[in-house]
Amino acid sequence: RVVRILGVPMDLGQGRRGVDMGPSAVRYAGLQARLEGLGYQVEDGGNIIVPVPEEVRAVGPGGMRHLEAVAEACERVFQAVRETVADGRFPIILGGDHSIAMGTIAGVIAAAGPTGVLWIDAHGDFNTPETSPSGNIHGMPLAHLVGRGHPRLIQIGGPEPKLRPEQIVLIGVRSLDPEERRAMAESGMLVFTMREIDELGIATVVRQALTRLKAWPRLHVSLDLDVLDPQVAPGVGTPVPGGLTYREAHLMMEILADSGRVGSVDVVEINPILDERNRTAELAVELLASLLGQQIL
Ligand code: DIR
Ligand code: MN
Ligand code: MN
Ligand code: MN
Repeated sequence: RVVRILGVPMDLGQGRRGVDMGPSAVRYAGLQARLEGLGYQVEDGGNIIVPVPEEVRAVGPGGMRHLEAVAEACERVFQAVRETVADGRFPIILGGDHSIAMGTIAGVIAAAGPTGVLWIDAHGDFNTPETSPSGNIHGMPLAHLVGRGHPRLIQIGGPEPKLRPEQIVLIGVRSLDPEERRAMAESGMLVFTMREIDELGIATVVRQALTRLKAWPRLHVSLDLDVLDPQVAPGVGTPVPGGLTYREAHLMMEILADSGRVGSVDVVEINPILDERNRTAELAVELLASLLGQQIL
């Protein structure tokens, strides 16, 4: 199989600066060589063009930070991912903040048809402009993907909603805003919070997620590195205590690899400014290797 790496150096979707350096950090951590070592042919499609915050007006309509610039960048991400999947490549999209997933998932679905989504994140990313306390679009991508929120973002890659709640499973959630929490409970999405991971174990959680998504032979993994505990992944945009351990994260990737169903992945929210000697990007490379089939034996 052929893998294509795409970088999206965007930090317009959040308040704290630095996740725009994620693609460089992950490339510098040796992603290409690591995947070639697993027997993949690896192409690097370079970076999508994204403006820096200094170039664009800070707040869009309704207090949404950088709305138009985020929407335009996501349209470019949509085109590049659609083309990558249509070319038969396995896309690895390096963020950037999590708003890029509005483009990546729309692109995958445009090229490959219905796809189940595993949203692996400390947060729900299910705010709308009305419920968001921050105005940061990286807290809203999942809501827009199911058709809730601002039309400009719902319509990235076409007018229709991209996902139905039944085709989404969240794993690792532990930080929700009050109204986001209510909307999520009513949404029909399957949510495995940290409590379920603690009680059931990550292997059972991942297997139940795969079963829930059995109607979708093709899966997209949207991996926000803040799902990991800040002790193992300190270099993320919005760290939250009580996250996955190193081994839980690997085991999740190993079980997903065994399923043979994962066709694309986002790796988002790495913030090298807050990191310790690039260890979070190095961890991301290791997790991607596990997701792409690296085994211990
Ligand atoms: C918060 C933080 N729920 C917000 N969201 C984050 O601003 O909407 N998402 N960090 O990744
Ligand atoms: Mn996220
Ligand atoms: Mn997050
Ligand atoms: Mn985020």
